Amino acid sequence: MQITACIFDLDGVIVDTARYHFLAWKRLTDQLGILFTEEDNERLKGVSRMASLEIILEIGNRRLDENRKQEYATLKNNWYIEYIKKMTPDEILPGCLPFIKELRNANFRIAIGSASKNTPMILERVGIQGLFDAVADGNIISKAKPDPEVFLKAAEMIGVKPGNCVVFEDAVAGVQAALNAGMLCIGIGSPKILTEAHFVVSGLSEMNLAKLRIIENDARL
Ligand code: B16
Ligand code: MG
Repeated sequence: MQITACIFDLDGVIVDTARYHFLAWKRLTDQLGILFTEEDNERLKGVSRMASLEIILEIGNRRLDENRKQEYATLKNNWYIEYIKKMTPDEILPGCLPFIKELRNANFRIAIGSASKNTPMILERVGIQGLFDAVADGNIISKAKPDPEVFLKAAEMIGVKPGNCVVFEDAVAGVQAALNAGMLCIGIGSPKILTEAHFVVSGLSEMNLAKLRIIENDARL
């Protein structure tokens, strides 16, 4: 079985929005009097908005009722939107566009598989909303990574079997979601952190089609 489709996570793979998430969560934690560091922020990568808030409340040893949680999650998201509204095409991470162009020329199907409900706005702001055959995001799924739902949905939308898909992911929960979907997974980041991925690169600038074929063949041995 050959890989014929690529599914890209968004935050941390195509754009670096982690710093905007951090700034927005920091504003909330400052308001709540919770100490929240960039190291803590690492735990939120690939995790849904409400699950992120739960982690923050756990760090601060706080308990809130459901209404309050919704209120704070909305507050954080409004601040986050202020940042992403100002994003420009320069913020697309290095190597992303040339790699996707190469995949397109080779007739690959290409999709997004992201936990973020802000995916449409981010794609529009950086000017790549027309680049993908399908977008599966936090607006159409109900189960967060490591559940495979978002990647299975993306595969279904592009009409490709999971075994013919490769996922590019920067978060541990995202790598697990890809594996749970029965897909090949290439981690973006550190091999020390993304230990379960079939292969890890530091960014898409390290990827090309020839390398993808080698990784694919090695993973099947
Ligand atoms: P939102 P990904 C994820 O996106 C982020 O990594 C994670 O930090 C964030 O909490 C989550 O989206 C939800 O985002 O609040 O915009 O719906 O990495 O799956 O593309
Ligand atoms: Mg990510």
